[in-house]
Amino acid sequence: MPRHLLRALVVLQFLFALASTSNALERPGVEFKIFQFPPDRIPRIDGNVEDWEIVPAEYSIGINQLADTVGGRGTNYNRADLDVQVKVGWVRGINQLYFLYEASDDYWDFIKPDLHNDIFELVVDGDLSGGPLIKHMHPHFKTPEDAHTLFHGVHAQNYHIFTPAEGKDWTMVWGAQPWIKDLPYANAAYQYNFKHGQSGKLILEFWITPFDYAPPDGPARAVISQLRENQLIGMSWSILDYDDENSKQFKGFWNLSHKTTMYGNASDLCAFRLMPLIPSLRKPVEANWDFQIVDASRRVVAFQDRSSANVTGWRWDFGDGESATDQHPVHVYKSGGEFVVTLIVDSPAGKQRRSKVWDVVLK
Ligand SMILES: [Ca+2]
Ligand SMILES: [Ca+2]
Ligand SMILES: [Ca+2]
Repeated sequence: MPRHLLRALVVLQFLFALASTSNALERPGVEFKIFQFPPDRIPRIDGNVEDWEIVPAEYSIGINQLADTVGGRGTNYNRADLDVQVKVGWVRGINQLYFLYEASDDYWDFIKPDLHNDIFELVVDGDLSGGPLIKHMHPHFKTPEDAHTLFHGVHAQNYHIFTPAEGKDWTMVWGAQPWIKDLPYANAAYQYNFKHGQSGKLILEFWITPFDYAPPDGPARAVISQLRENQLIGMSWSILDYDDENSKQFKGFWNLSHKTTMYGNASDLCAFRLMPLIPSLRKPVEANWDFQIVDASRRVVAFQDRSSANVTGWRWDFGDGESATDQHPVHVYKSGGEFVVTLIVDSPAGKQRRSKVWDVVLK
């Protein structure tokens, strides 16, 4: 290969590497996957794992991905001391993140009413805002108390989830917005049969709602993060393994980001991608569409095709006797009315129809 071509290729590879990694986050080049559940397979929060059997193994994140950055053991994990596996899911159209946390511990420590408890700590940044999220790391406030209600957990959230939680709330939301841990913003269920101080396996199933803006005064002014297919979000977790109720400190701080400050800085989180449906769960073809009334007085309506992939042809019936074969037509209605609009799509798998009755209504 001529040298100038080779050089161009190297530059291209470099640019591609830049484009495909998320430089702002920890573990650049590493991307974790969030499994998309179809709407008829949304996990039921009951502590049973069957809903998650459709999730391929490549979505599972084990202890081999974690590093103990406080206890000093690095990536030298010992499955007899602690073993964990996490799966994350989402459903297109619902701004919630679902989790299955399965953990084995040689000593489940959960008798105390305070923070001394085995903990699954989760940090979520739904819009990749990045930067500090806890009051202690605020760049301008000298006294953390000032930053509590204005800042702490407002643009990214930190959950200290108690594993298990007996005689206490399932999680501490570290910030000024404890209302986000209850329905309709979160829900959790456990399954385990050990007592405090014993070993055993715990299953925790839960979902949370990520917020771009989660203020202290409740949901009225809150902004929920919009989850979109193929989008990246920032996320990390750490397991605070307490193995002795008389010890002041946890024994391990096993975290996914490999940087301890992931607990308070959203730029230290990892990249997670909201994946499309896996092929085996996709319908061969599904017709769907959307519309927007561009100008109500002139009765101009823009239609958008939202059909699944592999469509080769479109036929629109606008419900007024007119039709079109564009993918995204704009139609001007001559008179008002309540219209039945139909889209028929062609694909190698056959034809599919989607009508909407009286969604398009014009004066
Ligand atoms: Ca379940
Ligand atoms: Ca342990
Ligand atoms: Ca423990």
